[in-house]
Amino acid sequence: MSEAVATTCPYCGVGCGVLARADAAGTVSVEGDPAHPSNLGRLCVKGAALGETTDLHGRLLHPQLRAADGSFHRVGWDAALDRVADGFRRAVEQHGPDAVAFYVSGQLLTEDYYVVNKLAKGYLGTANIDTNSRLCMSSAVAAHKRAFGEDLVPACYEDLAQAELVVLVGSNAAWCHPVVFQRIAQAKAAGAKLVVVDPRFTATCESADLHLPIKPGTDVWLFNGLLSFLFQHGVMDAGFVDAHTDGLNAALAVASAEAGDPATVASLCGVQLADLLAFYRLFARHERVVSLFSQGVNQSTSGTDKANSLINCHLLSGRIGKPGAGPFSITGQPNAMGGREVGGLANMLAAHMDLHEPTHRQIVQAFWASPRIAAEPGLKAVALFEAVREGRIKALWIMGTNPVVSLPDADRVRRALQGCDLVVCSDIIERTDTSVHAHVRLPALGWGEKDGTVTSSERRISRQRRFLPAPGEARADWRIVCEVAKRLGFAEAFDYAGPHEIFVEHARLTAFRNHEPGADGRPAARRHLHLGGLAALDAPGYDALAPVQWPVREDGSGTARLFEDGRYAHADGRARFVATPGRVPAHAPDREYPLLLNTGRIRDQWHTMTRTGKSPRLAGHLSEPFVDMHPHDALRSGVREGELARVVSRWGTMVARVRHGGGIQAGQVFVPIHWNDQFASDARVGALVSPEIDPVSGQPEFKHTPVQVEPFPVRWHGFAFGRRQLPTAGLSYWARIRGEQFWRYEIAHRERPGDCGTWARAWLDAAAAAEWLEYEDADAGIYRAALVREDRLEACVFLSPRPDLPSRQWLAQLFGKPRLEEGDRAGLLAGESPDAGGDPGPVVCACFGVGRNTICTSIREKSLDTPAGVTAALRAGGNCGSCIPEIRRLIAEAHAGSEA
Ligand SMILES: Nc1nc2c(c(=O)[nH]1)N[C@H]1C(S)=C(S)[C@@H](COP(=O)(O)OP(=O)(O)OC[C@H]3O[C@@H](n4cnc5c(=O)[nH]c(N)nc54)[C@H](O)[C@@H]3O)O[C@H]1N2
Ligand SMILES: Nc1nc2c(c(=O)[nH]1)N[C@H]1C(S)=C(S)[C@@H](COP(=O)(O)OP(=O)(O)OC[C@H]3O[C@@H](n4cnc5c(=O)[nH]c(N)nc54)[C@H](O)[C@@H]3O)O[C@H]1N2
Ligand code: SF4
Ligand SMILES: [Mo]
Repeated sequence: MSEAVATTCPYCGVGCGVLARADAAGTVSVEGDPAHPSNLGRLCVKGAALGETTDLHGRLLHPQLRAADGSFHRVGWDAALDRVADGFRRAVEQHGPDAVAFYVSGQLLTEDYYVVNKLAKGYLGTANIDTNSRLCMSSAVAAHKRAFGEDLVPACYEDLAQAELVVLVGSNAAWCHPVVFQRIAQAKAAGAKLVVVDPRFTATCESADLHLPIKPGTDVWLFNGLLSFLFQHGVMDAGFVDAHTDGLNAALAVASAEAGDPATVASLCGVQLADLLAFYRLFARHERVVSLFSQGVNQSTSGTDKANSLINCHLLSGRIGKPGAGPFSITGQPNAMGGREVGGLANMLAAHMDLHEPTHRQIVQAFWASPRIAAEPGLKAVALFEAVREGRIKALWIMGTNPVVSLPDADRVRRALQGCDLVVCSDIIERTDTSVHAHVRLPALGWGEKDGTVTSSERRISRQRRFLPAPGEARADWRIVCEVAKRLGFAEAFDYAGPHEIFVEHARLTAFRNHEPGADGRPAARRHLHLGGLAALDAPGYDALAPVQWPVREDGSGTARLFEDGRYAHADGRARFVATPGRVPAHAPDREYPLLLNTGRIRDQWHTMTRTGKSPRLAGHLSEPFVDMHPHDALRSGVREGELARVVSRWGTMVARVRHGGGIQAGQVFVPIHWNDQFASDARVGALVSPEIDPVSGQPEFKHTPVQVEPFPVRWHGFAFGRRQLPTAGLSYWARIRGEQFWRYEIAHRERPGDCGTWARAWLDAAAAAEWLEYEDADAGIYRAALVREDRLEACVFLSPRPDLPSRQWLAQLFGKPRLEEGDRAGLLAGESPDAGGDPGPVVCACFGVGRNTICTSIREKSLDTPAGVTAALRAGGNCGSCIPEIRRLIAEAHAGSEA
């Protein structure tokens, strides 16, 4: 094993430090970095499984061009880069700079992001560069700018430890920001209260003192009501409001007109009055309140207003800029914050400057000494793809994001790409739902292979460091961009020796003419984002850079909390209350589409699964696309738990398995965002999502689409395991799941094969030499077969007219056995362990691979009544802690069962 390299996790915005090692064979092991202030050694299960995702299976290792017949062939870098540069040059020459566009990602490193933004805005002269952060953080960005004058996150993680009350709004932190959630759990153990505002009862709610299951989309009323309540009850920091804010009266007038009375608010939000008042009183009573918000706030047609209505309450009570207090927008992606620093959004310039500010444009252009600077804000994500579809954009370069899965109205996005003259895709994976439509595929270096920086939710800049060799011909994203820039004639401005030089240029720009008075003498160019203390870093200093929170002072020290001096970034130094009238979401359910579709994340997958989909450990928890719904709605829709259903909206359709128990209220359904054409037959939920956007931020309303659920009729269900991948063509339904030494397929089909044996042998590619075990009950319609080669299980398939198939967990274990024993053979066709208790059940604790049956048995037999007891007995829950809410529920269920 090599020396451990200290780097940063490439998943969520918590920004955990990771110590990573690779051995000579490329096997990677990781552990949490105890010295990193974001996580102090902890990792969640996704971080802990990083070593299972760095293999080269499915990687894009060479540039590729698409031929007329849709096939891809390998080309050299020069040919690929020339094709990109020629295409972009031609489009600009013939149609002007706004005929080209970039769609980039909060998963790029700051250095990658900086150069592509510089190329678009300063050299090509277009602001048509937007990013998946538009889908993620843009409402928070817009709210920060309205309230504070700049996109600034006031609080830090340490504030969670010091808070007396933590309010989570539209955040399933137990699953999505697990290591931050552990801090909240610690604060709770020390006496803090936790309130969760979410229409669903999520894993996060398991730990809450109070859950407010508000009607989707009604957050603005909830916080307008809180503002009125605080004002009416004298919970106002008048000194702070007078000295440091502006606009209270207008905000209060709107709030009290529509939400001045808690009973009205309770009915608008669909919650019990007593619960609402309990929340308002908790907020009123505690000085140290952190309100952490995420996609339940941002991804809404009133996302910006939701965030401002919440910030208003912190401003009124003066609970901001103090230890343990503040509104806290938690970032989704590892570098959502870094992308915002370098101005990756279509309406921003670099270093927190604004495109619409002439002084800012002049500062940035002067610093870059660039030939031009984009004069108008560019197209935001949804509009950008619409412009592609309409043919206004002729050349599009997509980097580090998978829009055919993740944008709303995703089938329309796919059609847009199909009609575009030139689509360039930089990715680490060869085949994604997006890259199949590219004309040029460019292989990027991935996590562990590349070097640079990311910024976490609390403004902490951390290094991602390389510990693996570059595979194939893959290159760093920044380098690819610079190569194209050179071919476009901008060699001098894009001549960087490495990420260090780019980072220093970015740091210098943050300090350049900062705090300078504008034309009217007011500090028009004052920005809080200031990395002056990092502007003189040399290469070794950059390599050794310790995690630091911006603003970074000249002596290199960082800043944990903003606004402690009460000075905001508006020209007059004051924060703004924003009047936020409540607004209903764009589309309401109706007779045709009676249910409301909410979409989001599950614990163990990351976005479109290109990386987490490789990990057997992460596949165990929830392994198929599903639609979570209330039993009454299932009944009404004619579907049953465990069966397949089609979910239909005005925009598109998908197929998923019906599930209960996800804490969903009647009238709503929840579908995870992760599955796509690479992992399932028809499970891109983006195809269904309405493309409606927030009018201020342009962020789509991902959590509020009317849908209908209907049966997906099939004649048989089945599953199969294979040591090799199996073909899926012709199956009505399939989902592919990565296992320890196999691929698993869940399948279903409209027609039963005439002769199951012939069909199964062909599908599993059973060679004559192998041993073929078979069982058929033709009357019951049950068929099972297994292929054994040299005493090792090679593949097996189970078919039934019903989805009541045997346990996959026990069968999966057989793939780990070098030789099948007699008992295994007997059990194989029964699909059951011959000895009772041999089936661990579905995975609950992914870190230690502990299944539900094992946990339930232990709870029963050892009379365990706390998660800590389960951890002591089985280790389950003892590592990342993400499964503790589930263990708690199993304990509660066991006890409820024994009382009954
Ligand atoms: N495991 C995992 N973790 C991740 C990711 C991942 O893919 N997988 N992705 C990362 C990224 S990029 C992001 S942006 C974050 C997202 O992190 P979160 O925002 O926590 O995750 P989501 O599941 O998108 O949505 C959060 C919650 O909003 C609720 N919600 C829906 N509508 C409303 C509403 O009207 N009001 C309120 N108050 N709540 C509502 C949903 O029910 C859901 O539980 O997660 C990050 N972490
Ligand atoms: N319905 C619905 N849709 C949503 C959301 C929702 O809640 N509901 N959430 C939205 C949000 S918040 C987000 S953040 C988006 C995320 O959606 P996407 O950004 O589309 O999802 P990812 O799978 O993270 O895509 C990242 C891509 O970059 C590739 N990649 C990984 N590392 C590198 C690298 O170093 N360089 C390059 N060039 N490529 C790399 C990966 O293989 C992958 O193809 O989804 C959005 N879409
Ligand atoms: S909480 Fe998990 S996914 Fe997020 S940065 Fe930490 S280890 Fe990575
Ligand atoms: Mo996100």
